[in-house]
Amino acid sequence: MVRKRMKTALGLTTALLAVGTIATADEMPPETSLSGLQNELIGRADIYEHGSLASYSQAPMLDALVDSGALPPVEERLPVEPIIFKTGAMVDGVGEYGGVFRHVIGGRPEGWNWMAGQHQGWGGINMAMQECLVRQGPRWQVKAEEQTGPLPNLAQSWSWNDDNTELTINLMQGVKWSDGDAFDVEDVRFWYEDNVQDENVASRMAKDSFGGGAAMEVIDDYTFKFVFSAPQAETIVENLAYIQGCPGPSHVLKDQHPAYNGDATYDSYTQSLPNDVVPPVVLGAWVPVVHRPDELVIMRRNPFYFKVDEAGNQLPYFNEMHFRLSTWGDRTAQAVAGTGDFSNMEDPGNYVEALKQSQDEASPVRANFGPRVLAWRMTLNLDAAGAEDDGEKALRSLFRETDFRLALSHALDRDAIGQALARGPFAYPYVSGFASGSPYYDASASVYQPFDQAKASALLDGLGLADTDGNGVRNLPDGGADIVISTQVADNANADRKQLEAVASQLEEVGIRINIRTVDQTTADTNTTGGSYTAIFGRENVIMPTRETCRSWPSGPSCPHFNDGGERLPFEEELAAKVAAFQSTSDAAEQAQLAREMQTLVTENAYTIGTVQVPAALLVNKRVKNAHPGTPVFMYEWAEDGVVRERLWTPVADQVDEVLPDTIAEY
Ligand code: BQZ
Repeated sequence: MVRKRMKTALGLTTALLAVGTIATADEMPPETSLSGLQNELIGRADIYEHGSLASYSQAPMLDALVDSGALPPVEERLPVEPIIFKTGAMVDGVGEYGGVFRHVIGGRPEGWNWMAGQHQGWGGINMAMQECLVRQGPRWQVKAEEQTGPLPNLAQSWSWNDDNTELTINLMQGVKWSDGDAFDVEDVRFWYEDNVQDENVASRMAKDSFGGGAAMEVIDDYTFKFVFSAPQAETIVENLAYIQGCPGPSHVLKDQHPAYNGDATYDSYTQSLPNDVVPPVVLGAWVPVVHRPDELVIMRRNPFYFKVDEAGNQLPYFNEMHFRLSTWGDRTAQAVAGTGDFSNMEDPGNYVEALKQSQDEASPVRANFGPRVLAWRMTLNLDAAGAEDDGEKALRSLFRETDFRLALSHALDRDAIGQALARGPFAYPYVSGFASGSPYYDASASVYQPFDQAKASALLDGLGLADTDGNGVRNLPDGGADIVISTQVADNANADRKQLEAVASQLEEVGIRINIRTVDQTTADTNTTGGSYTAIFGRENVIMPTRETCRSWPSGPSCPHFNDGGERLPFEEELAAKVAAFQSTSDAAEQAQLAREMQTLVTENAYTIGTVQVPAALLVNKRVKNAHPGTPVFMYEWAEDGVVRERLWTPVADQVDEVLPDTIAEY
């Protein structure tokens, strides 16, 4: 059957080629937004500011611990100038202490050493433990004229020298880790010099990707500067937000690092904070104190957390946070059922049902759709030189042919994929680069490859990829092996798997075979950011070019991950220059133009092979207060950061009982 269809396609193709076709850049089809988010935008300082108050108070559960001397008084646990959350931006005002915030996630804690690239299960658990130099999530609410860069966090302020080659950063003074140890410049130095700039550590910021490889100079315990070889701008500071700019506890980790311990290896360093040893030392609002594998993580408030409300109440309000270790689909199911408090609706397969249920007045949650920020793509490994064997090298060399990637893109019927994913108006085609919900997306700068099997076959014919052994699968040139692309997909993401099956079926029709390899999410994550693979299919949030930059852009010598150290393709050099220029300007118009040029380059070259993109909706239980209804699932960061969980609260009468009342992580 396939053979007949393909011969027909081949025949038709030859005819077309004889006539000659004028290449015109196809435009994206028209898009209908489903976003219903209304949010009044406010100033940066209306959200929070660093400062000191006349007095502070703490969660009542800590009083006995302070009275017994087990904990220092709150004034000694807070920094000189805590972060003060403004009441005006808290839709339900100053909160009440106590109770449990219940997450359900599909990931599993890999380990607590986030500096070595380990994740803690995603779904908000990473961000509950880690605090970063600057913060992006709450920026969704900042009005355009104040979108001047990231919000301060551990980095309280920063300034540039005259020619923007030096960035001096002033850290908050007096912040303490959850074990009482002081947070200071040594934690930042260790993060940057011994993790980011040590290529043996799989840090979330790739070596030499921060401003082309800035040098860090310590000035005093709370001041340091980055020195760049070329002028930079405010935009570069966004790279110091989650997930890239989050220092770990140097007083715990240095002894495990090969640079300070001759008996340590980089592998033993990465594994030095195993997920079965609690509590890890953190700066975040909650500390993991129980980890029952495949079942539950329980976190308790961090008594040293460095943030307060305007009444001087130390945050967070919730004493306890749960992460039920389930599936991503169950996260939405439990949010809709009311047994979970939070979900990013991201599996379009359950959108209609979840929407129907959440429209009911009695529903424990309300679904508000935002813009399309969830996009799926097939990423081909372009690092031919890095291939382990000749067969892989030949495949990756083929991936480096733009016509091959364009052929795959034209072979996709994205409308059919979208409807297979979820019947209805949700899905919209995605090729590469920014999702349409990104502030940097411009449809007119995107080149589309519409579904066109004839064109796909013509491109493949043009590369000499004939089916020389007549088995329905094209062969590599000169009678080479069948073209079979082993493609990894995570085993716990329905939407990923369902789409890859559709992609495999559609590519088979033009003689390209996909061999689906299902792997667990951690393996998929590890391989995406630095492992060995031929191709990977998964969801990618390409919204901000300064967030997880190396996953999509040539922002450093080993970026993007899918051309990790491989020779750059001709358009990649041009793209890399534009990415660097984007990172080194603060001029919004210039950024927008560079983003358009980046978008054109990645779509006309099918840098990645996108399928569809969908909107997402945030579900937060109605009993949880201060969850702003306009919070997007993703804008500058995921909603777990954007909803600002440290200022969420539930009235005492509605609180869920704590499992470990009156306890904190021992330290
Ligand atoms: C949101 C997010 C918070 C990672 C992860 C997961 C990893 C990727 C991505 C999302 C999960 C949830 O996304 O799906 O809704 O809660 O955690 O971190 O997909 O596999 O590597 O980039 O953020």
